[in-house]
Amino acid sequence: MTSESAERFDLHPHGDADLDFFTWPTPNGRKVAIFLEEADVAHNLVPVDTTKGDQFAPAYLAINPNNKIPTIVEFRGANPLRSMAV
Ligand SMILES: N[C@@H](CCC(=O)N[C@@H](CS)C(=O)NCC(=O)O)C(=O)O
Repeated sequence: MTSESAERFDLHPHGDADLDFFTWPTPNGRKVAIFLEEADVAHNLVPVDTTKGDQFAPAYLAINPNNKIPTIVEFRGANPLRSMAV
């Protein structure tokens, strides 16, 4: 069962920045969040609630078929670059 937020995983920028950061406050999520903040990388934070199974939502699996967080998507024109393992 996924949370109601699952439809928010459609592949489009989720804010003003060119980079979407799909994450949840787990150790792997936090360390990348710390890097983005310390490196002053502008990003749109997209919560993926792994306690509710958001990582298994079809729209999220289309972004990261490994059903893991974090995922970074960088939008460059019409061709987003996806970093699944960060
Ligand atoms: N950095 C590795 C590991 C990421 C990872 O293990 N993330 C955990 C949270 S810390 C996760 O998403 N678990 C959810 C699941 O396995 O369903 C990757 O991107 O593949």
